[in-house]
Amino acid sequence: MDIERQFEGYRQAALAAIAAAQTPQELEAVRVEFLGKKRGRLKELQGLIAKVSPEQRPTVGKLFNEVRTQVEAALRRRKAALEQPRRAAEGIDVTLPGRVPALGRRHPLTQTMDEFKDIMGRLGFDVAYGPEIEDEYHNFVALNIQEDHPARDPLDNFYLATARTQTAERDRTAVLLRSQTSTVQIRVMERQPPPVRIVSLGRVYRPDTVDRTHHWMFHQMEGLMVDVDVTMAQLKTVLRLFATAFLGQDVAIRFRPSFFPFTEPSVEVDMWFDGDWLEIGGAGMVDPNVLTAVGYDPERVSGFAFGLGVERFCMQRYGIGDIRWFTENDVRFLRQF
Ligand code: FA5
Repeated sequence: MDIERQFEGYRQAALAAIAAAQTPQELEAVRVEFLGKKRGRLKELQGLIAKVSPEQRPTVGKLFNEVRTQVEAALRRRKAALEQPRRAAEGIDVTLPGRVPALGRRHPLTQTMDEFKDIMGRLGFDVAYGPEIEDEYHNFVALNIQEDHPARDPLDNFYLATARTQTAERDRTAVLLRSQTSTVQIRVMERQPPPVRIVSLGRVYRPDTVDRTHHWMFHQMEGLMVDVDVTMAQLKTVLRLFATAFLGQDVAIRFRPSFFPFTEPSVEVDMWFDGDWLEIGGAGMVDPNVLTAVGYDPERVSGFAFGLGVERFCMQRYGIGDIRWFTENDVRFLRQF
């Protein structure tokens, strides 16, 4: 039947045009052409139905409806398909290379302190923590630093202007940014009976003049070992093993007589590294007065303690020329570690 061929021709042409439309605008043009109510090609086909014989009319009418439904459905599907990806891709060009996230890294001093903890952990030392805001008792009194000792001078410490420091109670209750990690020695010994074997790492604060090797905020690693018969020879061995493990070569340790109120005898610790003696910290045997202050029996136990400057080690290892670079937050510097 001629009319059936015309329907089929229309159907194929419409489906092909729908599939070929690449934008909603093109698809709309196809819709107008094939399904438009006024002058569309469907309208023409509908006109043909009137011309067939009344017997054929129901069959032709049914065929017409099938073709129309099929073309309309194809149009809807194509419309959805053309709109869908456009919505998802709005503002996103999926062909662009991905943005590499700017990955941070741990600060060189944090890396150094983590490594210190690892090394000392292998030597049997646990890690202890203490507050950066300290009271005078833990920063001075329990460490045998007397009232008139110059180390307590307000000009040499960062005392905090709390309400309590204005009162007569000041001496007992004044607080300051700790000037040394030795405060943690006291806090640990107050908490637990001997034996003790700890390190404590963290920030300390002193109003020192800033230069290439000094800062008003720096880091120390405190070490404390208290047990029966702890000796100075053990102290030297621990320090040598530690320095060798960190710097990766056999370093020598030298003790020079010194004075700290909380150790007796006291020493400055030097390390032979790269053809030079470098001062790395202070150390000594824990003063019996300190052991007594925390309730230990100095007749029964003895101990050694040391406090090392973390920056000095880190600078030595990486050849860092100025301590200020650690706190300038210049990523060109930080990225190198
Ligand atoms: C002390 O702080 C003692 N608490 C060490 C100690 C602990 C002695 C236990 C005995 C027993 P000293 O003030 O010397 O000691 O400081 C120790 C180290 O900290 C120094 O050798 C140095 O490496 C570092 N240091 C001191 N002041 C600064 C500063 N302003 N900037 C950077 N590092 C510093």
